[in-house]
Amino acid sequence: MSAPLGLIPWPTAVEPRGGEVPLAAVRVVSPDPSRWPALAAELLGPLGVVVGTAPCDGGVSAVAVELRLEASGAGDESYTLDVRDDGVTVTAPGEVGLLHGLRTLRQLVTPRLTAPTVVVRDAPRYRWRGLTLDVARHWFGPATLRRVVDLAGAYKLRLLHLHLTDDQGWRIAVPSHPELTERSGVTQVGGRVPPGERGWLTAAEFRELQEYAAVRFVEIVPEIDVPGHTNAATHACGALLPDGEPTPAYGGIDVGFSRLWADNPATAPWMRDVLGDVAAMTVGRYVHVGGDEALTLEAEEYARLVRIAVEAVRAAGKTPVAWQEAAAAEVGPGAVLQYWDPRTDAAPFARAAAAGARFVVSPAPHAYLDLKYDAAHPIGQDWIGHVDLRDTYDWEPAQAVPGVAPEAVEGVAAALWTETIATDADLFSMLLPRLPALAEVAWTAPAGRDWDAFRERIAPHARVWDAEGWAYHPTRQVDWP
Ligand code: TNX
Repeated sequence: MSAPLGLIPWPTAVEPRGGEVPLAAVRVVSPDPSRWPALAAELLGPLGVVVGTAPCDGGVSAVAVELRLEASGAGDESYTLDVRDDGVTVTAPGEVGLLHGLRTLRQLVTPRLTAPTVVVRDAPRYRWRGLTLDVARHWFGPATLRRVVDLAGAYKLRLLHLHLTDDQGWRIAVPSHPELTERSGVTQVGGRVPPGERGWLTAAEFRELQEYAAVRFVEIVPEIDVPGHTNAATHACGALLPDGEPTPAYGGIDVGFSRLWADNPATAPWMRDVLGDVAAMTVGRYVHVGGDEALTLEAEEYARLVRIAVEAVRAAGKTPVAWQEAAAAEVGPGAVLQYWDPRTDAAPFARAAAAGARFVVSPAPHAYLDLKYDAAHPIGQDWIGHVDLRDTYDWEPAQAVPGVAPEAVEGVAAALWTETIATDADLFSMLLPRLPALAEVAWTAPAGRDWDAFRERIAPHARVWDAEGWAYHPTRQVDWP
């Protein structure tokens, strides 16, 4: 083969058949004709998808793409994609595998609307393949969030974690406390959200976003950040503070100054109401309670507050997720800790893992997509250095958390904080090309990963990003077309 197939994430096994099949028109043959043809048409982008349900519908020139559900010993996300001269078959034990197979097919399509004939067998290394997105520092509304779901899904990510609250703003309706969005929905870094924007998701918008994501097998994980990063809450609810006086709105980008008070009688009921409401609005399994950078809290009070939050999430039937700091608070078996800061004492991580916690790894030097690509990059932070494409690619998640065994690692998440990111173009140019690199770290076993191959495979993706209107940063580490 002359050029490598531009597949990202790289599959478990790829066996080229040496031919090429025209795919200008395809006919999707599926187990659920009410849903798959339309979804396939969207996923397959430039291919003309003829909506038909039987192998002979749609005219002679349309190549059949047959989706087949078939039990197998492999995991629920596994699939086999067989591209032959006479048609395409995707076989999987579940719908999510069929979707992964279609996404792989999409990446095989050449600009001439053909695909190389090939057999791809595939299954992911990790279950939790995610993106954390901060919509609190700068607000990004439902239309942008749907585009982010599309991008994440295209690279086979399964979880979109929305950081919905922080010092600068509160981005989700909470039925028991409407003042949160009434007072803190419109604020953000630098002042207020742009004119014409509401600044927060209504309950209906949150539900619709989850539905949009669920069709694409992406699960939304909402985060309500406590007991630090709480200025938007205390701006809206003065009762959360000892003196009862609401704090002023905060439009800067410092961290660590805000907090809740464990002995304040309003605090625990407020946390239970808010987390209970958000859990009730959440379709997915997880609710993230933050727990990061509560720098003005003593250890004992911090731990009490985190445990109230974690228990409220469990009482609502969800699995709690928290940033790594919560390891010191005894979050209990099954809780998920998101590792991010390698500069800290590792002893609590080993103790938490021994007590049954799971780890999702987002080490800042590799997974923080708000960090500048290089010193010259016009937006982004640099508190722990720069993160160019190769930094996001060349690292090993199983070894990421000191003192934690590989078996306790549940997966990998990229994170995009938005202190310096205010527009869709800024947002996408921080995600691209780095998010696909992290998607491959999360999906592909170490034996299948190779930087030199990756930098060649990713170059042609720029054409698709252009077609989708997704801005990207043309890092010099890749020879772009
Ligand atoms: C640390 S990461 C934070 C965020 C900032 C980020 C900036 C984490 C759990 N807390 O509040 O936005 O650094 O890179």
